Amino acid sequence: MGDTIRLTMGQAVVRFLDNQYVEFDGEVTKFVTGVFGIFGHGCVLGIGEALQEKNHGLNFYKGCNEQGMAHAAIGYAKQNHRRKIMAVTTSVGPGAANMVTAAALATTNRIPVLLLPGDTFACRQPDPVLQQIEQFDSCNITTNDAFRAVCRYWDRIARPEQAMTALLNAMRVLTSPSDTGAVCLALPQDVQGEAYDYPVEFFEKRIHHIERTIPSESALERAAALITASKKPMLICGGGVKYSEAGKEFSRFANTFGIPFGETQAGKSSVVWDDSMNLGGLGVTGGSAANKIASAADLVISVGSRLTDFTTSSKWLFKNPDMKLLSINVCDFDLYKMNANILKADAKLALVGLDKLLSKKGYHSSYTDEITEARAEWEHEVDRLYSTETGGSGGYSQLRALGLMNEELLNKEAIVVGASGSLPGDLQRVWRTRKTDTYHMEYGYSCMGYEINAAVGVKIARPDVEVYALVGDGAFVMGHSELLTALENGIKINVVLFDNSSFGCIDNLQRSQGIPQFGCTLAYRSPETGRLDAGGRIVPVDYAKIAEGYGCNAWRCTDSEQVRKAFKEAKESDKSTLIEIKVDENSMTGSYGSWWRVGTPQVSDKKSVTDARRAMDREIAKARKF
Ligand SMILES: Cc1ncc(C[n+]2csc(CCOP(=O)(O)OP(=O)(O)O)c2C)c(N)n1
Repeated sequence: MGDTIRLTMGQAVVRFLDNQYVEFDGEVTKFVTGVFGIFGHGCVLGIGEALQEKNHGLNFYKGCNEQGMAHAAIGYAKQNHRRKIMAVTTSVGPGAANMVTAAALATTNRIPVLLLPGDTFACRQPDPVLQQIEQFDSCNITTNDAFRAVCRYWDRIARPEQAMTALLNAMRVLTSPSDTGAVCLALPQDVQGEAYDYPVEFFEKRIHHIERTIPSESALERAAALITASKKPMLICGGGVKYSEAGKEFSRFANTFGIPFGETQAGKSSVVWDDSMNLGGLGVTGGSAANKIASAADLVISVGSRLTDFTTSSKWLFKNPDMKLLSINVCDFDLYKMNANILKADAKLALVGLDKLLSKKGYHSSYTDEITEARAEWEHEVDRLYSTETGGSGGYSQLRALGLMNEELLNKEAIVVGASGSLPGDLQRVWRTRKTDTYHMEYGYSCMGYEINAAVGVKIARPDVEVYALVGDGAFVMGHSELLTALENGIKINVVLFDNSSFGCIDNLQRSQGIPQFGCTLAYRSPETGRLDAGGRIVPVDYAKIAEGYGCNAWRCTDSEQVRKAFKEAKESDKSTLIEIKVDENSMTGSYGSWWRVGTPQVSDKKSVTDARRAMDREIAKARKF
């Protein structure tokens, strides 16, 4: 038996995390770099005491809301391509429950985050402890069981020595390119403070090797045969391209063989916008170029995509009856989607392998002018959207503001962060990425409240560039707690708040399906009808003043000149800023050759609704079934 060291479980967790490293392509980096936490009785004495010690290299950040700080940790890991992560610790009960949404977000988007919620007493002696639920049918169920549904790995450390297997399993999942997501280790508050003689070896520096999945020769041959048989193939640039750091190889592949590509939200900015094969956004929130080429493609080559409804237009987009799908992915679950032909491999290795085979065969796609024409037509449309000052109702256009930011006001290295509302759609369509890794969109869970909180994590990951969280008024109100954490820590982020006084995109969806405006506008309840119908007086909110109240520099803008001035001054600010832009509720982009399956009612008193349902059914009939 080797040497042992007597530590509390809390101290063991901290010591272990401090010694975890990853190696990717020969580069070794510290994996867990910090911990976000909100202390309560369920964690301040155990893990809190261990963090307070100065014998470790983990940066501690006090959060303001558990969901918010977990979003910051997720933003940090996503911007670091999953090679650096943060842990997040909370108390028992409400503190833990607040974090469940963030766990789901991380798992959906395949982003590693280590959640360390406190848990009620394992010994059960003082039960019920403050904030304990007490499930009548099992004393073994606590708030933390809610994490089981939304995490990739879940464990409860009921004895201090269990921490060893739990932590190793946590690392297995957190460092996996295919199976990563949220990991929850529930830490009962008594066990956190209990001591055990841990083997010293357990805390030695451990390097987890993140391996690229190597494609088999036969799988490469099969894939190459599919491509050579194709005249009009199209690539999908998914998040896997980003995490594989395969942007260069992806672009080279596309250009060598004349295969155009559409971008997903997660893949966008792996390759810059003006790459000659880049058709821009694909699917529901895509543009005309990618959607047009997709509808005729005879082979769709998905690289690292989850093939969500937004990417495939609810399986409706690819209309060529002879279309075949080739899926390149490291994740078996994704590979089996849509009856794809499978190439299980890391994106970079797959593209390099295919490049060799296709070059040998002298392959080139059969497109003539379609790609340049589709691109030119789409860029013309983006220019039009960028230069139109007003929206459908005569107010300042959201797209004009985005255009100014994109073309004139932001440095090309600046990172934009978003997640929900109309902005992800607008950004996927019109945002021209001039540098790689400058587009950070959470559109797997599309969680309102991610934007600002995640931007704090993004800025910790990239202190050298300006970070802009783009957020609607609804999402701002939903969650921006870590703006205060940013101020507290001297982390500068810029919030750009587009105020249309409504849940704009949902209001749009409602109206598009024949339902009159209802419950989506930030308006006073009508004194006449007692309802939240259309036409109510807008509730005026001064968001800039709210931000100033926290200590930010803030501006309110209603036109391009004010927007220009605000961004210029915000750049010069050394503390976090908020730029509130009043925008026309009808100034977001529409649809460009796409469709989205939604749950329109089959029966209704309103003909407009049943008509919309009939139209929906006509399109459902055209969509693939699996
Ligand atoms: C946490 C969460 N709750 C609800 C939703 C559903 N939802 C999607 S977008 C949206 C409205 C967003 O409004 P706002 O942030 O003002 O953006 P806008 O659409 O007006 O641009 C809602 C309620 C969501 N995505 N996330």
